[in-house]
Amino acid sequence: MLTFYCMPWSRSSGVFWLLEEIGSPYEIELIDIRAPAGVPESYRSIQPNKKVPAIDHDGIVVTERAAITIYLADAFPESRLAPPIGDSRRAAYLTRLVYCDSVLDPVIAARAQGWRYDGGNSFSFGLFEDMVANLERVLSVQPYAVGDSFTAADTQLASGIHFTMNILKVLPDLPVFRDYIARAFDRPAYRRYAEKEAQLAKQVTPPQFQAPSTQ
Ligand SMILES: N[C@@H](CCC(=O)N[C@@H](CS)C(=O)NCC(=O)O)C(=O)O
Repeated sequence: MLTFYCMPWSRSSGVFWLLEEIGSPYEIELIDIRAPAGVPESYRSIQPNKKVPAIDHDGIVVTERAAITIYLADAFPESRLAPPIGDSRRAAYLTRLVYCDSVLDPVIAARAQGWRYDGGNSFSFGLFEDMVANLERVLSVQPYAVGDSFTAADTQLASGIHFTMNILKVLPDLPVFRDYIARAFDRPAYRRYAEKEAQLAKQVTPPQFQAPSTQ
């Protein structure tokens, strides 16, 4: 049994999309992180920081988007969303996937908050300009995060680029990013996920940002 703890239009969205790509049955447990009363303390036993996403797979709890994405793609190898261990593409796959949380997300948060920092040793995520240049370089030479094939890394990278560029409007709106999102989103599983998420969003507290229509 697979339980997915999530909140529509949040950092759980990429994992939601991934679950639709995998296509194995899962149950949804809505965690209304925007509820005025806050996230129930009981949820801390699943996610220590009371954040979404999290999954429980046959009693195994996994938290943190990158870890969940790696775990799920490996747990369902028949979905062919991850280069297996020993495949030379695995290095780029892990690098791009983890980059979303370790660099893209904090760099965008710092920029959105107007923080001034030098990007040196005290800041593991480096500078905004370096992050943008890196993603632009990667996506200029290949259609997906890892070469020519869609992988689970794209569920994190395309979700992250979409949210930070189109919703937060912090990442620059570059043609290379727009083309990449259009390519990555043009999939039946993406459309299924977007429709399900839009329906679920009606049951919880709406976001402060302008919610996507169906993206
Ligand atoms: N490091 C976590 C962060 C997830 C995260 O920040 N989730 C946000 C949703 S966008 C959340 O649950 N916030 C609820 C809160 O802070 O109360 C991950 O990557 O899985």
